[in-house]
Amino acid sequence: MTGTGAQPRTSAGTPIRVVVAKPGLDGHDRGAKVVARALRDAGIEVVYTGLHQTPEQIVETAIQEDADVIGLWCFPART
Ligand code: B12
Repeated sequence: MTGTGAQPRTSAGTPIRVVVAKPGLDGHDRGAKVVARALRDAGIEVVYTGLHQTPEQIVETAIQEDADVIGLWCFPART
């Protein structure tokens, strides 16, 4: 699937960059990957950190990638 319409931009006119991050020790990253794909399909630039990130690593990635938004996924905890 590909996005439709104009690419969303920040107020500065640059493409929106999002870091989707997965802190914690579990391996439940399917939802984060679904969200990352949906954002990409909408024309947003996405960096997915992968599993087992510490808060410090996530912040470092966001700085290095010049991200506008950090999306965090915590453990689902549904029974
Ligand atoms: C698939 C799954 C797995 C897969 C994970 C595969 C993967 N790569 O993600 C596997 C088989 C590996 C797995 C393993 C385990 N699992 Co599991 N798993 C599930 C299951 C069935 C579905 C989760 C899922 O993928 N849903 C589909 C996605 C698309 O939905 P979602 O995660 O909710 O994401 C949506 C939103 O939450 C949101 N969202 C998600 N991420 C993000 C990020 C951002 C930035 C934003 C904005 C939004 C957002 O948008 C998404 C799309 O709508 C759940 C049960 C359930 N019904 O949730 C159990 C569940 C989470 N698992 C559970 C358990 C216990 C385990 C194990 C410990 C089992 C075991 N004894 O080995 C292991 C842990 C292994 C590990 N290393 O972590 C329990 C957790 C219970 C608890 N709270 O303690 C659950 C709830 C099942 C249960 N009822 O017991 N699991």
